[in-house]
Amino acid sequence: MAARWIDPERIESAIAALAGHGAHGETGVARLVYSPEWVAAQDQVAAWMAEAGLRVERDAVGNIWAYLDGRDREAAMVVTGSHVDSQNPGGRFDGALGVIAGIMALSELRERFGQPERTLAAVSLVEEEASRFPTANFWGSRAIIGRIAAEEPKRLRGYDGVTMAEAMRDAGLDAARIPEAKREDIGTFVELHIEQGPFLERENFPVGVVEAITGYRQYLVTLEGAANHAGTTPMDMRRDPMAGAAEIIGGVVDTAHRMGRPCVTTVGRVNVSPNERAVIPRQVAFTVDARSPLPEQRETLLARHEALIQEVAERRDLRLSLRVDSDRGPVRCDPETVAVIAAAAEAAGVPAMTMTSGAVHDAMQMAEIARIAMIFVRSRSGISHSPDEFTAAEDAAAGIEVLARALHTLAYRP
Ligand code: HGY
Ligand code: MN
Ligand code: MN
Repeated sequence: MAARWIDPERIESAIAALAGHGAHGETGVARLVYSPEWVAAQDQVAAWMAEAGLRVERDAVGNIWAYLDGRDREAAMVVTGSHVDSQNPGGRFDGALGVIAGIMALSELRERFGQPERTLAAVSLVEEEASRFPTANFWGSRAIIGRIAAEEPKRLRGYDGVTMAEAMRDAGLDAARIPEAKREDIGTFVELHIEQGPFLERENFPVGVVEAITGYRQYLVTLEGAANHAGTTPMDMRRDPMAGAAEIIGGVVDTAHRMGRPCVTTVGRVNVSPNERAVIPRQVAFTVDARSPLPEQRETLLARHEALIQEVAERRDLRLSLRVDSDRGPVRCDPETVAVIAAAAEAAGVPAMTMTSGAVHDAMQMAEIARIAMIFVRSRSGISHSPDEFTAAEDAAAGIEVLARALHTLAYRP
């Protein structure tokens, strides 16, 4: 096999350098949007972009753009990139690999082929994970498509008590200017990302070509009952939100399990108040994250979850607040761009399988304004959203070469 376009060792050292900003333990990263670590990571990214000979620009929300200007300035751009924030804590590769991949692919294309016909851009998006602000999801890509509501920056409050507007100010940005980040010049968006699941490893492929991205809905369920003494209150005289939460949590997880693949439901965050051994809690709040790439299955799953939540709250005489924090139907990738990626994999001699993404991605937002597609790279043991996340540099190099070859097809042909 011919050598890869990108040296795996370079990828490894870039991943390690970026992971130094917000390092969490040996292999984890906690890099929350607009934090000092995040600012340092974006500065590092901007420096790499400039070193690669690209024209660098920061937009009003904090996304960083690197351009390889095309001959035809009227033509819509071909863009690649991903997000630079992480889960709290997450791993080194989620988002970061796609940002590094974009810069390396454009740098390689510039050296091999010079100026493209259409402008190519690599973007480092500010935020995807909602790990600092519960409903911020896709902050950077939403700004690009013009889907951040005017009042959101002041309304959104992070787990640390800081509003989005304040966090942006801390990072040197003015939330009032977010509308300036909106763009209408993107024709195609290709995101490279780690798979974050077990399928490529199980099927023995280094790379995946994504055909569709799952749909999801995220709820915050708040159940309120009556706080009381754990020893003196008979079981039949309680309004116990913990008992209700337990029933709902068990129920929604079981529903997804019984409905079978590909639907999934997760309860990942629970807040109990008060949180005491000898007190029946007054309030229990928890998240429900439910997903399926099949539109009908997603609707059935959500309807069952909502019916169960209502029924349990009513039967147990609990006050219910059911808030939808994020909601998006499944998104299909653009078939022509998918075919370009599949052909690029073949040309690179990279075995690739077509697949569906169970994770949500910035590409879903970009689908509102552009043709989208995604390239996945194998994850070790399918682990992600964890410091144990790992992708071999050789697999990353294969994925980045596929990306670069696909971008070449999309941006250099007249
Ligand atoms: O939750 C997701 O799928 C994304 O990785 N944040
Ligand atoms: Mn991601
Ligand atoms: Mn993620």
